[in-house]
Amino acid sequence: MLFRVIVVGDPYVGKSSIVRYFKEGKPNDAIQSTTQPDLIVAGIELKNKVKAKFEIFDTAGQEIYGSLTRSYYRDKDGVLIVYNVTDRKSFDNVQRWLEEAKIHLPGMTNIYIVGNMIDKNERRISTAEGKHRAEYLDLKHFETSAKDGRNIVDVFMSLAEDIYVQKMERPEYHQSIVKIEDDFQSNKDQSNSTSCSC
Ligand SMILES: Nc1nc2c(ncn2[C@@H]2O[C@H](COP(=O)(O)OP(=O)(O)O)[C@@H](O)[C@H]2O)c(=O)[nH]1
Ligand SMILES: [Mg+2]
Repeated sequence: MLFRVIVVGDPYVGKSSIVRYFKEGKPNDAIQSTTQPDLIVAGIELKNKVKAKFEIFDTAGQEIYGSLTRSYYRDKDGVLIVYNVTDRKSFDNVQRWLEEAKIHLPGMTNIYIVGNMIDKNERRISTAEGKHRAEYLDLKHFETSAKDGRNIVDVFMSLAEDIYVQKMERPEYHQSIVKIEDDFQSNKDQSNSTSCSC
C-alpha cells in the first residue's frame, strides 16, 4: 500500500536527515543542503502486517512561506511539519506551514508536527510547549533526533496507521487493499517469497 508524504518546515531543521534516517536506519552525515526537492522511497511493515511503501517528498529551497505551490502537495496522504527544538523561529513558523498545507490540502487531517534535534543540549522549546501548541492546532506531536534515531520510525508508523485507517473507510481503497493482500498471500504460499507486494 502506497503512502505519499510531504515534509515541510524551515531550512536546517533536519527534514532531509529525518527522511534519510528513516530510509537507512542510521544517521547520514553526508547530507548536502541542496536547493532541489527530493523523492525518497522507503518501506515498513505495519502492526497489522500491511506492507507500507512510502514516497516521501523532501522539500528544499522552497522554504520561504508561500513558495510551495499546489503541485508539491498534490495527491499527498500526509504532511510532516518539522521544527528544530533549539530554534524558536522554526517553531513559530509551524503555524505558517500549517496554513500553507491547509490551503493546498483542504480537509487534510494527517498533519503532524515534529520537533527535531532533541539530542542537542541547547533546547529552546520544551516537550510541554510543543505538545501544548500541537493540541491547540489539533495536530499530533512527536519529538525526534535524526542523530540518534529516537522516534523516527514511530513518526512514520503512526502516520501510516492513521492514513491506513482513513483509506479503509473509503470503499474504493478497501477493495484495492484486499486485492493486494490476497496477492501477497498467494505469492507467499507459492514461493515463500519475502518480497514486498505493495
Ligand atoms: N544534532 C543533530 N543534528 C541534526 C539533526 N537533524 C539534522 N541535523 C543536522 O542539522 C543540519 C541540517 O539538517 P538537514 O537535514 O540538512 O536540514 P533540512 O534543511 O531541514 O533538510 C545538518 O548538519 C544535519 O546533520 C538532529 O536530530 N540532531
Ligand atoms: Mg533538506
